[in-house]
Amino acid sequence: MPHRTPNADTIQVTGACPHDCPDTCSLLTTVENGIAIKVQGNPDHPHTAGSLCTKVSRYTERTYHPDRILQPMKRVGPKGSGQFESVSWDAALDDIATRLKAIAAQDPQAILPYSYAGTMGLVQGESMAGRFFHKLGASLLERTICASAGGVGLVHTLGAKVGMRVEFFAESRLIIIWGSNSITSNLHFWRYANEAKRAGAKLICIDPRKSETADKCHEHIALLPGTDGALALSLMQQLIKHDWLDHDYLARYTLGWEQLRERALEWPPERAAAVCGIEVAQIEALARDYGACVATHTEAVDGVATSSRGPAAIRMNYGLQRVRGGGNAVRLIAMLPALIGAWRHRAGGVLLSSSGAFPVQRAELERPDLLAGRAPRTINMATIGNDLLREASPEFGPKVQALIVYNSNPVAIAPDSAKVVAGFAREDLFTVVLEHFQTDTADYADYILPATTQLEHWDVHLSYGHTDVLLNRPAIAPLGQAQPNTLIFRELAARMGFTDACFADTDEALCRMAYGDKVDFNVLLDQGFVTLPTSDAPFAQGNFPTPSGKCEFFSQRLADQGLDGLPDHVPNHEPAHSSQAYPLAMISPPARNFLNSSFVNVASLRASEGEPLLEMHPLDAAARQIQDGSVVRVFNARGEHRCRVSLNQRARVGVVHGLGVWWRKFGLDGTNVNQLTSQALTDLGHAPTFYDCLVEVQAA
Ligand SMILES: Nc1nc2c(c(=O)[nH]1)N[C@H]1C(S)=C(S)[C@@H](COP(=O)(O)OP(=O)(O)OC[C@H]3O[C@@H](n4cnc5c(=O)[nH]c(N)nc54)[C@H](O)[C@@H]3O)O[C@H]1N2
Ligand SMILES: Nc1nc2c(c(=O)[nH]1)N[C@H]1C(S)=C(S)[C@@H](COP(=O)(O)OP(=O)(O)OC[C@H]3O[C@@H](n4cnc5c(=O)[nH]c(N)nc54)[C@H](O)[C@@H]3O)O[C@H]1N2
Ligand SMILES: [Mo]
Repeated sequence: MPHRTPNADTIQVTGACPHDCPDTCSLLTTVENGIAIKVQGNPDHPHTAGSLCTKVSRYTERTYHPDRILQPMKRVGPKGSGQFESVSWDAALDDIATRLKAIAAQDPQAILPYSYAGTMGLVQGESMAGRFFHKLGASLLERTICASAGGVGLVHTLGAKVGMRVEFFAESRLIIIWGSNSITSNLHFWRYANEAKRAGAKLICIDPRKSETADKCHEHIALLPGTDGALALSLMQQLIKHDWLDHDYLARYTLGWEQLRERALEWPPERAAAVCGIEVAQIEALARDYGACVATHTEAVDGVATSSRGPAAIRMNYGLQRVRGGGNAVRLIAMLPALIGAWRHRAGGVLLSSSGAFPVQRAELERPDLLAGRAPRTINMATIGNDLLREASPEFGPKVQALIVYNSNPVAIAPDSAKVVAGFAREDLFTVVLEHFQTDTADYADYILPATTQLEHWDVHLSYGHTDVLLNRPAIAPLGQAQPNTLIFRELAARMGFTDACFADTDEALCRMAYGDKVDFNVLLDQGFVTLPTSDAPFAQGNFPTPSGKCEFFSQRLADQGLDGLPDHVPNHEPAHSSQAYPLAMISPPARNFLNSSFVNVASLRASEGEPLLEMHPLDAAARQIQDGSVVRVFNARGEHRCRVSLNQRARVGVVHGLGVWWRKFGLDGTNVNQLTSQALTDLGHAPTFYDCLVEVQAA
């Protein structure tokens, strides 16, 4: 409910943070005379606990930004020049519908939607948009840009994107933070980890970068990028060698232990240490810590097993799966809790994503039935660089002639920018971008359509870091002529002549539809969030949502696809030390004050980040006569990016970090780190390999 406060003109409205982040915070927006004056964390929501990250606490600065696009804009200059003039909604929508009809009359698959999680809202995401593109028969988009390697890995191991409940990390005795800079990208998890730390838990961070989170952990293992699978296998080898195993759990609740055991025994610490670029002693110590948590009470009941040290929990994040072997690495790490029986306790196990716990009625929202038997081709968003440049062919189908982008900024965030830019620059490509701002992508649009922000529209959310459903109510009226994505697709549908009743659903109706009767909408209206009734220790007695009901070390489903049913270490496409020309491995993890490429244009946040930086170890710099703070050329066969270098101990020797994701137009030379990244894909899930990228660096 909008809460009345003593001043009659001031109300507080509950909402949900829409950003692509595991925390999905509950927001409280204070509105005075129709203007949002403050956005705070909702103190009544347990995970948010009244606090927001710096970015979202500046939400009003983003919403009322002088650069907001507030009317439809039509391109007037050459493609990519960023020159536009304002036009009326009717003129823009009529022209867009005419263009799309002409293309669809030939082959609707020449039209491609491109979207991701600019908003994670289920309604402003793929509800009305999904209906529109399904009815049209447009190409389908495979949404792989972030999490599909790890997601597929989890599904083939635990059975779904599920895991520990985040709040129980507070009770863990050992927390391994694996491939995650939680303080940057999962702040509200960090609160629970910190609680455990204060209660005496040991925290270990596994990350090539000495991140802000690594600074606060007791141990840091700075392995080379893309070597996590080798480390996990060696950890298993040590658990086996010392018999730090929960044999009862293995026998009852896992599948393929004998085969996995054999494979793990091929990985003594000496072998893994060489692959990972770390010390043998670090692997042995990690195994001792993890092995000390082996569950000893084999007859334990749901949630109350005890063990020698206490429960061990692993917080993985998607950082570790942006390499060729990302899917296999996630599988291996997700298996570890089963070896020591960590799942017997609610504070033990692993969490990568909780999104699979949400009973979202996707078919009702997105209406794939509107395809009416057609089976359009699928284009992978990770290879948009190549695919926009492909000619028509029997394998590919028609050349892409129209692109409709919403909730995403592909020119900045997709890999191999030179190709992406060349594709977007095609004069014969008709591009429509629904946006808040004139991003790098919007620069290439034929039309930019002004979209509302989370403060201006309805939505309903899931989370991939906790298990609460959140509702977002509009706090203010849309600014200028901005409209929700839903309304824009509704209007386009009408102009295309789509008369199905579903195109008339209101946003509030879509919010109700998202969970149907699975979630009490009145409670959502009343308090803004509802906690799902998931069990505390979901796998204490097996019950994995896999076909076998067990934790699948061996996956028959993968074997049936002609893949290895057992996980293995899969080396990078571009392993460290494998090239003389490009001897440095580059990763490009998130900057703390940005969210992917969102917020880069918010002046106060950009000021905190300064400018695009490359972190480098002083020894690597000395070998190249590079001075701290100087401008460097970072390059490989795909391209070159100039930025300033920061010499510090966050980087290990041989690895550099280009913190992302900057807008190209704010860079020194109009590029960002994705000028260097490749379109090669991961082992599972067809995902991009942003952190599997060799470069060389020179003083500019
Ligand atoms: N402030 C902020 N928060 C964010 C985001 C953001 O851009 N900014 N992005 C959001 C998004 S889209 C997502 S998907 C989530 C999760 O996004 P993630 O990308 O997982 O975010 P982080 O946890 O910050 O970063 C991952 C960590 O993995 C490390 N890493 C890189 N390569 C490897 C490797 O090969 N092995 C291991 N072990 N570690 C590696 C990086 O150094 C980094 O510290 O966070 C979300 N939260
Ligand atoms: N080098 C490198 N590249 C990366 C990554 C990396 O770590 N390194 N991370 C990758 C990851 S994990 C991800 S998830 C992707 C993220 O890539 P994207 O999903 O493209 O995310 P953003 O860059 O934040 O861009 C989202 C855009 O959506 C817009 N938007 C927000 N809300 C709405 C709305 O309601 N309506 C409309 N129409 N628009 C809206 C915002 O203004 C913003 O410009 O980037 C990937 N790219
Ligand atoms: Mo992501």
